[in-house]
Amino acid sequence: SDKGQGDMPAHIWDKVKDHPCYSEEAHHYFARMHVAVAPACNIQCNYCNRKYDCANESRPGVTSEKLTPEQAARKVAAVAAKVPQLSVLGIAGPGDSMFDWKKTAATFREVSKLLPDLKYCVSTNGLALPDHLDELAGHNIDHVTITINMVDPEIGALIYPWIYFKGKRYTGIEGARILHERQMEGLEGLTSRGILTKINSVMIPGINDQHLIEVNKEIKARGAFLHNVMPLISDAAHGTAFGLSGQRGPKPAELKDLQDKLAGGANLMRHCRQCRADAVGMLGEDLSQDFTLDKLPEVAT
Ligand code: CLF
Ligand code: SF4
Repeated sequence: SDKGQGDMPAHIWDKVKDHPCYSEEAHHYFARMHVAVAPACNIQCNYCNRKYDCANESRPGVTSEKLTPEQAARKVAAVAAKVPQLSVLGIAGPGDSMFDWKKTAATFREVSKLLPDLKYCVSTNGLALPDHLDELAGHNIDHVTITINMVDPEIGALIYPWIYFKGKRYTGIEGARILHERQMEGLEGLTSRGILTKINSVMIPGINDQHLIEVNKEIKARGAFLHNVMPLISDAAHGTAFGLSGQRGPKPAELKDLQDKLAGGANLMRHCRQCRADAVGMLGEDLSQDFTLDKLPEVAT
């Protein structure tokens, strides 16, 4: 029988039980790592500061080392040897994991030669996602995160000054509408393939904070497994993190208030640590500086 945990069917429980982001419980026992193999991006978010890692999933920090797929595989092998809790390899930037899909796919291929049992996870803004749905399923990727900050292109135009799509740049509401349509198409395609999805939303006070209630409804209707509302980290110390000058992040009480309003909708993730694109270790822990390229042993491949 399909017996899982609580009201979760076994085939779903199987996919979440050792993923530190998809299961709150698992994050006490399992570690994730990211490899920064995706430097380029196909959209511009007003909150992005590409000097740092993708604000899809990151806080301002030190620029991560850009790796080739082969270097990434060596790094993963080195981490796996020292961090027995490692269960998931994620590609989460510093740009978009699907813009240069060939490189992301090559990374998974290289890593699986060394570590056939590792799980893979990708995070994307969703623009390129509909083009790669079948390949994701083929690479045995059970977990995909899409950053969705709006379902209304008028709000989107305040967040995204432009997107680059099929060789052309689109701005304003037109660009935001294409992004929105691609995100919804991608989410539906993942759901229909049984791939678990997490939606990250960056909460931007005065721009999309109340609108995220609508976002939560729309993603739930399309089968999203988790909704992770992340506070905008305003980056005053590092200059222009947000294209709209003076934009602040939400106060903790504002974030909590919004999360309370979302209760009963798509399940909320509340233990996100807004990892860097090269994070290594348990959530909230970062061993990345122990595994920089110069410190990696040679691996026979
Ligand atoms: Fe990485 Fe993201 Fe996969 Fe997790 S992180 S690609 S789903 S393996 Fe996790 Fe980090 Fe939050 Fe991301 S705590 S920022 S949700
Ligand atoms: Fe920056 Fe990520 Fe937005 Fe691309 S998707 S512009 S890397 S925050």
